[in-house]
Amino acid sequence: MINKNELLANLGVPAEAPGACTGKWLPTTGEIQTSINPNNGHVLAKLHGCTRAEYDAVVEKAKARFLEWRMRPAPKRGELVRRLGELLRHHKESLGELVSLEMGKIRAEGLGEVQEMIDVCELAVGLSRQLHGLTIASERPNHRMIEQWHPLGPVGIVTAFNFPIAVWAWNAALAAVCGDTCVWKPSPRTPLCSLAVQTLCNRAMDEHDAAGVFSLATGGADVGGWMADDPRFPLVSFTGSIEVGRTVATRVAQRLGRSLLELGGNNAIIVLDDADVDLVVRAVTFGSVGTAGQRCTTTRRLFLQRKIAPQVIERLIRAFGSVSMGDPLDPRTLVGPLVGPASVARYASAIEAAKSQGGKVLCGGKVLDRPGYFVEPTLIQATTHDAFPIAWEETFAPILYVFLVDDLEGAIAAQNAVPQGLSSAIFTDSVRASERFLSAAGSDCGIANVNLGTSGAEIGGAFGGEKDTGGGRESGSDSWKTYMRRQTCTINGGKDLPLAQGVEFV
Ligand code: UN1
Repeated sequence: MINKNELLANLGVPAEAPGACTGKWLPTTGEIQTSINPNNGHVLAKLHGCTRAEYDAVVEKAKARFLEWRMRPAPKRGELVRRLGELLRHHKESLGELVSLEMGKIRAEGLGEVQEMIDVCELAVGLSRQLHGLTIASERPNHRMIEQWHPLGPVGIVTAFNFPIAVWAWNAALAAVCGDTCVWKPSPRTPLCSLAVQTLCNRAMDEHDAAGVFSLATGGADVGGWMADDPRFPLVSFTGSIEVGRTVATRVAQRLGRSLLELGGNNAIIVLDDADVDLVVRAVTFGSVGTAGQRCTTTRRLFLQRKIAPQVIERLIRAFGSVSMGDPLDPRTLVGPLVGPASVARYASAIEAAKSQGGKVLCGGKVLDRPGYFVEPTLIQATTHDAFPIAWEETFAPILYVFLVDDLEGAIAAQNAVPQGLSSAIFTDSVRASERFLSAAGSDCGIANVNLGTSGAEIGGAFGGEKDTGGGRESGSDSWKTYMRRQTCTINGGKDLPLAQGVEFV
């Protein structure tokens, strides 16, 4: 039996750790956050979030550290992140199991989440020697232009329950090598995970004289709101619902700050008649029922070309019906619980809506009568996409809507019709079809895959999406630029003062 106290002890989390930390734990007396084990509904912990004054103390420390940190050579900053990566590697099992215990994803995925953090730390360490700008030809004699990148300032990071720690790492590891400090407001459902990560950060920061680079300010929506309004954060990174993201973006924009949004997904897979059915069935099953449907990248809509549809549907019914559900920490389990009772209610009401809109439940559809928040993976044969509004919404649950389509163009149009634009995929052996899908007239999502599913992206690419998904990009590629400020410099090495555009003046 995996025990919470043992996991926390393995990770070195101090008993009675409070809800704020800058390298030093700070007492918190704000609103209570209750951590609940989704496998059985038992309370794992209760923790006070921050009051406004406690939050301010954390932000002030992050601000003060920034003044020193921004001047540390980037490769030296990389050493802190390398150390954090080593500590994560060392504690992968305990931390992964804690994620599983508190959030409910299966152990393999909990460990995968920690692996994602290790990977992004390694990417960031490499980047710490690669934060390069451009040289630009000047129109003036003996002049040159360069573009350089400077640290931006303290970054506010607000994360969601479904990836309680990895998404923090995508932001924090990059921000740290870029010379920023960061303050993290984790989901109030997963405070224990954040205490564990902060404990590892504290060790790394202690060894590198870097207290205040990674700080924690737990709490609910009020703390997130303070961050959105707080001019001490030139950048606020927010992961969560479209509805809350809209408010965060508006509040940050009001003070002309920058926000990095990773909001909802409503991801589709298109399957053409020439697709490899074995790959399709595995990708769709993982994509729609993995993590109990609680990823932003979860597959929620399936567009099947008519000829291949019957065999794909038949095999999906079998696959959905045979996944083992249960305790996420049991190695035989493939699908764990939803995070809480409200998610179960949303699952049930989406199924009711689907039925009332003409959908037919092909398998699943029921809430399990057992402790914890378990629901059956559900496959619903839908009517036409336009006449099926429930499929235009993201329900964070293992429900997949299946549509029949005549051709690729119709499938692309339906896929793109929804407001969200995160991830997308096509299964086909046709180069022409996949090239069309990847063309400017194809998928409108931030992520577009060929012959693999919508979820499970690697950290090397930029992660994020368009439209209501928010437009942010995190993790790989050149996402680091969001965490820095660009400076265009023109340098005159001559004895004259020629003006740009040939303007003559005194
Ligand atoms: C999320 O659900 O917010 O691509 C992130 C994936 C993961 C990250 C998902 N690497 O599914």
